[in-house]
Amino acid sequence: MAHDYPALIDSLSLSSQALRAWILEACELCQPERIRLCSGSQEEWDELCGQLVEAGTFTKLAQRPGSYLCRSHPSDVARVEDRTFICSKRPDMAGPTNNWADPAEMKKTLHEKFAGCMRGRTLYVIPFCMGPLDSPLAQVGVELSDSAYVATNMRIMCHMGAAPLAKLEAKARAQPECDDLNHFAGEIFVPCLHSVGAPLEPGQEDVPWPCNDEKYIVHFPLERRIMSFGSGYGGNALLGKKCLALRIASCIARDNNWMAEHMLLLGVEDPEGVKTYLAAAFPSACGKTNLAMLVPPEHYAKKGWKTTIVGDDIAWLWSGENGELRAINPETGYFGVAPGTSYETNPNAMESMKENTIFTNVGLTDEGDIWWEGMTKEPPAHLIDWKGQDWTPESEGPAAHPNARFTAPSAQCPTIDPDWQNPKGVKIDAIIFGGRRATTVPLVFQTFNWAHGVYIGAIMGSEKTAAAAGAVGGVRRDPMAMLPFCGYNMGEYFSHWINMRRHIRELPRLFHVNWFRRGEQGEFLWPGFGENMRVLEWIIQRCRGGIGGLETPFGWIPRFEDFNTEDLENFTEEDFDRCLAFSEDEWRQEVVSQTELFVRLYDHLPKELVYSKELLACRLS
Ligand code: SAT
Ligand code: MN
Repeated sequence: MAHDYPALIDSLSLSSQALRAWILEACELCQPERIRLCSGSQEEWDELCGQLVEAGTFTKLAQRPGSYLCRSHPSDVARVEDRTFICSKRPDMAGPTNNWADPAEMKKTLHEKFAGCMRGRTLYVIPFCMGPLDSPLAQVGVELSDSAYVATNMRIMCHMGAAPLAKLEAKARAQPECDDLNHFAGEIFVPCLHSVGAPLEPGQEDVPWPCNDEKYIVHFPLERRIMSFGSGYGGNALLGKKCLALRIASCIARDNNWMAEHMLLLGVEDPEGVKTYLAAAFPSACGKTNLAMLVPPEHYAKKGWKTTIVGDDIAWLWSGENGELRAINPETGYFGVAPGTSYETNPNAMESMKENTIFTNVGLTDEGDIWWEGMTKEPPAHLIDWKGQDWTPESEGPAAHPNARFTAPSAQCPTIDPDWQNPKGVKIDAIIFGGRRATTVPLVFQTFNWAHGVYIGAIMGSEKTAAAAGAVGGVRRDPMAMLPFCGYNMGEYFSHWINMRRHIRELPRLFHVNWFRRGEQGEFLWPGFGENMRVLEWIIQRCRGGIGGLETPFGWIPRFEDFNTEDLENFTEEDFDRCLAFSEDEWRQEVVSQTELFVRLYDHLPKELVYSKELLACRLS
């Protein structure tokens, strides 16, 4: 059946010619059955969730108001890095750590893939804004998607619907539209086209989670466009998150002297009421959400220490009016890993997901609630697992997929910071890099200066396997936790970090932490979780210039007498020494093993990093 797309689009009453032209082009290519403009209202959310229940995609959760369980296709459960492409003009612009593809050729390929891909489906027009609507850094996008799951998740994860659309239309009005409407579209918003890649032919019955075996997650940094095909899951499909707020934003940020980073934002208030904000980058599976939602130990709470969360995943940072570093969280929700999250490990996360939450690929209990590994000590005797099968503790696989997620509104976190939506952001005093290292790297150290700190951020990573006593395991480097999320050459990204020093007058201090150091028996040397507050206190004292430290070849470490161990049971000065110990031999191996990354990025590596590595080698010899 031929559709009168111009008439359908007219009925949406969009004032921007460019937006209409782009939607028309997408419709003619993808051939959707219906078009729906998302308003972001509660009624719309209820209606879409109802439709998803009917389709068998969602199950309403009896125990949590406004919440749903969703099961994805078992093959569509995580980001697909090998199918993620950066289509810059030349391969070296994407760099050796990204998959590059020629933009013209990729467009041709995608054109074929998208042709007719939305047949029988609804195309949702999802206007959205990453960042508080009136923030100077806010970025408006429009996602065209044939997935209602995407529309419902987007409403939690960012400003979505009428308000971002109004912002877009105001921007379009302020600029004279040019003849090339399609080109103009990219100037006023980030066009994001998404399809699950599963057209529905007449008479064909739909499945709960349509997707395609062939997936493409494609970024065009020059035009600031995103096209995603074949997956309905997380970062592959919610295009505002990793695709826009990190990969595309990293390019926009480089060109405009700000930074798009894979960082949590955390506020710490001392008993005097003085607040310090910290930004922190960790590789995956290092407890970023836990740190962002940290609960101070009793001893701290009693004295009046408080923590607040601004964000748990992404930070945009820029130089404020007085040359200080400011940050916003571009998101409005958490897309957190469920397994391992419990009232013990992260009570604030548990509180955040009591209502209005979408749970993807977790277990469903007989009482109509959710469950995953690590949520309670005792697993339920019976439940339905993430694949929809009966499950008991004796079953072979896990109840929840290891990458099962909760999508919860940020505002529901009990420790949400009062300034989390302040368009001016919060002032950042410290940036913390972290890794998962069984050996070599002490609990905490402060870097000597900005360039040295950038070098330490560049070499952060996790040990591939728990190292045997005495031996250093191979390290998977994940510079600034940005390896999968930088939209351009990683070497150039380091240069951008170095250059930012010239734009920030009040430089934050740069630190490195490692909660995962192990002893001879493989035991963790540091208790972690809430006790990490003690490390944060030392960091804050250092930022305020209140205390000294011990100089080592790689940075400043705390002295026992400056480090708060009050009420930390069974933790002696020897334990402290073991957490902070370092071996020059291990560090020499460390420096040698960094060479792999440096050689790989050599062409674009800033000299500051090369020299920082050399200086460290000198200090070790
Ligand atoms: O799926 S997401 O990219 O949003 C989450 C993650 O993998 O880090
Ligand atoms: Mn992340």
